[in-house]
Amino acid sequence: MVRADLGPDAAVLQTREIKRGWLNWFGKASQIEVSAASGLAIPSQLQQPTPEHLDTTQRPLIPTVDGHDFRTAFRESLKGQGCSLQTVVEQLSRDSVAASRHELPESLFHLFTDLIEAEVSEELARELIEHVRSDVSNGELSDPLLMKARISRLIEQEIQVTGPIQATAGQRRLVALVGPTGVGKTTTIAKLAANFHLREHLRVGLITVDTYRIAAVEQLRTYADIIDLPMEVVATPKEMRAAVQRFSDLDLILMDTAGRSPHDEVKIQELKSILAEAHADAIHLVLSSVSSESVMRKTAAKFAAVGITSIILTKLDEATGMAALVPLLRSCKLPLSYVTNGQNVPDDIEPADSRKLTRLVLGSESHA
Ligand SMILES: Nc1nc2c(ncn2[C@@H]2O[C@H](COP(=O)(O)OP(=O)(O)O)[C@@H](O)[C@H]2O)c(=O)[nH]1
Ligand SMILES: [Mg+2]
Repeated sequence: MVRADLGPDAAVLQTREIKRGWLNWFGKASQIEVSAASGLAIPSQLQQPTPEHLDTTQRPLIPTVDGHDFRTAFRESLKGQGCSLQTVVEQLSRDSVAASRHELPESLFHLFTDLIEAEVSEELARELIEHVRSDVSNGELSDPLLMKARISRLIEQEIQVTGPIQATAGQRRLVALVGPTGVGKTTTIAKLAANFHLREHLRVGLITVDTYRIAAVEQLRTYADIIDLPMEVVATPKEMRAAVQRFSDLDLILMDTAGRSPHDEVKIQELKSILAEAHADAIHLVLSSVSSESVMRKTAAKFAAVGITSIILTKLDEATGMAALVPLLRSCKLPLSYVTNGQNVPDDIEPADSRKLTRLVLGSESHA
């Protein structure tokens, strides 16, 4: 089929199986991705093989060109050729990178290109590959599945999760959600409230500290009415104290907050003093997975002042990749509590699962 499409000199570079379905993790539906190319004319820009007498430990693990890695070096060559990085790397690994092949076993080289393809940063990809290489025996290096499993385990260990909110009848728990406007706080509160009230039959109350926009208060009130839950609107620490008092016999109080601009220090402090009055058991920072890594990091840094205990990642259904997750979690050192993957209340939410998220990070799982 490839030759029919691309002509007689076409070559299959790689095939791999892609499992589909965010909710259907163990689903049977799968697709085969075939990387193929014809007539690739990429000049060899790689450095000469390192002379044998040099200490092998000093050689670069990943091929470099003038001190830059191949990705930078070939970005230019890629332009206008309409071929993927994967294709180029595969081609390189065939002919001109014989030198690096001596150093990096094929299984790891393929894994490295897979990581880059999944948009894992070069830095992290290198780190993972180095870690795995330093950790396995020569025999194991020839087993690509084993190498892949090791990489997965390394990533999995970085994704700490809390499990679902521990709410039980008779033990009042107060959980607040904070975060920028539009990330999905109110929708997530509605999902949590509906699940705990309608499915677990707990007595749930809602408090909103959203005093900015009347529409935002109304949005939560609509959910409160539909799910049939009591709701309080508070604007000051004093009102917060009174509201929490009135809800003292409930099992779970979920608190929605106005989207505070993370650039507004005063608003963050205001939020902090209102939340302090509530004595929340947990404060979840809600981040949209559609945001860039740097936006997520900055947001987490700003909201750290209010005393965040975990992160909820929303809109996984709209995200194109989750490569930013590991750097984000490393920088803010917080566990994940929930992920949400759609607009449907109450279904599109689940407790964060490190294995599933690892598959998203590695790009071996689609969530569309
Ligand atoms: N695709 C998608 N949209 C979501 C998700 N969660 C929330 N939204 C949408 O994001 C928009 C903003 O949500 P909202 O709860 O009002 O955000 P808030 O300002 O943080 O309270 C709404 O249109 C929601 O339906 C999700 O998991 N996936
Ligand atoms: Mg809201």
